[in-house]
Amino acid sequence: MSFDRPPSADARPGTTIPAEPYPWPYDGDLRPSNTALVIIDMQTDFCGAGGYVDAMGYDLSLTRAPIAPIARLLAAMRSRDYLVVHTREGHRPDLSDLPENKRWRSRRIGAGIGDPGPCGKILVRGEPGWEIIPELAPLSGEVVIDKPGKGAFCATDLELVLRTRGIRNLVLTGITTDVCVSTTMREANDRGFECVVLGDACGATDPQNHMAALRMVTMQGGVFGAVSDTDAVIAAVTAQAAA
Ligand code: C5J
Repeated sequence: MSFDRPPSADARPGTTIPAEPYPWPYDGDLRPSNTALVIIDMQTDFCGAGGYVDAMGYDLSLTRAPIAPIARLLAAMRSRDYLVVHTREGHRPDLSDLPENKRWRSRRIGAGIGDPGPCGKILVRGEPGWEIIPELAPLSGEVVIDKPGKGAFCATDLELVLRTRGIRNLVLTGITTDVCVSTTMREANDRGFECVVLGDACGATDPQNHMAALRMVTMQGGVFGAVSDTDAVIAAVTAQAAA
């Protein structure tokens, strides 16, 4: 199964996007007032030199791959007044919200959360490594969710922000596909949000995990939502604006 280019199936341009296993959103109701772009954890710690992922020895090109697709999508959705939500994984400087299970396991592989590194304390709020990379920096007024966990709904006000704005469709992007993107998509699905994850706008530290995380979404008729790509969403929001 390839997620490079999903089949067009019976998608209706301007209202639904080609996706697997069904055109998304299922009812064609895609509007700036009900749809948000969610960009997960595009921080130096996950895709920059000297950050957390680099310290663990993973190939940074894998987590940097989605930067350009997200930048294009961000420009397209920002300019059409879609809600943009950025998330940052990180802990309070006193580490009072860092559970011991996260700490001891990260220390096993030499990248202890809260420990000093080339980009400051790993995954700690306010440190250089915790910042969102400049290419995808939030604009003033955009929603930024600081999350202490992998899922963006855990111990945050994300659900309240989305409900207050009338959002029910989420376009999910960011890193990593198999950890924070996947966890957030599952949390959102259980809360009743219609989700699509964009394969080329996500990345993981292991390509097979990336593909597996996408494939899992499509099981059981779309158990967590649907999978599509950046070009499909840009085409839809462009057509929607022209309609
Ligand atoms: C991880 C994330 N992998 N953003 N965080 O620890 O996926």
